[in-house]
Amino acid sequence: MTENQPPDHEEKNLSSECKELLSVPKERGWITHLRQYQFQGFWCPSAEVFQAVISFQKHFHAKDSDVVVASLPKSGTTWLKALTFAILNRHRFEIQTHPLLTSNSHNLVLFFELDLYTSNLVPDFSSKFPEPRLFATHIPFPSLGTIKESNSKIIYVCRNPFDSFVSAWHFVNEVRPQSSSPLSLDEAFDMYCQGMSAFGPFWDHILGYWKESLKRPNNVLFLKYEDMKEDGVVHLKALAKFLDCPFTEEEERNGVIEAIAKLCSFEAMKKLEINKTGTFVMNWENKTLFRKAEVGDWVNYLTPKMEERMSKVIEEKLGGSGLTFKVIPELADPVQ
Ligand code: PPS
Repeated sequence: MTENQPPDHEEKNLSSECKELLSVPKERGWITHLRQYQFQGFWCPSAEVFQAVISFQKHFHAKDSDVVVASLPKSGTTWLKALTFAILNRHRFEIQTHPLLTSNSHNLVLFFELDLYTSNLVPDFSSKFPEPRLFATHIPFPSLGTIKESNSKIIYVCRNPFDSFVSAWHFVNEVRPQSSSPLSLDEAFDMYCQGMSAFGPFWDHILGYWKESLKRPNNVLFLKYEDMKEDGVVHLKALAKFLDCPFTEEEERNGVIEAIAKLCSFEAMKKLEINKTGTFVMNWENKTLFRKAEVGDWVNYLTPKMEERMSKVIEEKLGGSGLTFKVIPELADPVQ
């Protein structure tokens, strides 16, 4: 067996319902021995996730008060989970003893398809989930089941595909078992541009949430990673307002917004002991979630030819949507 083939057990533990559906197209995945499965137009990164998505769609009943953090992998999920958790729970916790100081945000805000429906096919929501319930997902909008028909609030974070790709490529090579050879930049890039990346094609994922945010702005907030990096406070205010819990003047005066921004900043989170030693989904190390967090780091990896190819894909697939991306950092005012 080559490392590209799945081990026999990969599909063995699936439910019979899921096995019936396994005739869907499969392709080599990004993480060795795991295949990706094309389902409802998107790529599920493994058989286990494929089963979890089916179970989520069948069993999850959205409540109008639910809040869902949505994203493509490597777009700022860890950050947005932390910010949303901190905003919604700001009256429960003091900054000095905040749960985000001792837990990674992935362990406070669980994914439907990577946590809740993976470990327990029909999770019990009666306990542990005070309202508003806060969840996360990488599932594309059209496949969100009952959430689509509810009045739930979705916050989507989008990152420019150049940086998102480079971040994903680094991550995959960090978590690949040592026994397997690294995934080359060329191979990963080719798969990405063909749309074969986790929960991709990336353009369909972004467009799905973008269009819904235009149609139902009270229910879907579309944020951009690069804008959030530029002005965290403005986006924190927008986020709190969207969640129907705007910061009061007194909170503003007392520096609550700045305190949350600092608590959730890359620099602060990366330094925490829990993020040096702990693990999150799939038992991956928390430290793999904190690399550089820069806008424009892709220029250190992609050749001009790659840049041209990716730009073409973006133009072809997202041109005319009104969406634009900042792919390099905002330049400081030129010196006079
Ligand atoms: S995951 O696995 O999908 O949840 O990963 P995700 O969090 O979406 O993306 C990881 C990248 O986000 C950077 N990161 C942050 N940026 C800003 N603020 C905070 N707090 C933060 N935490 C993580 C992280 O460094 C990854 O980007 P790269 O470019 O690889 O550094």
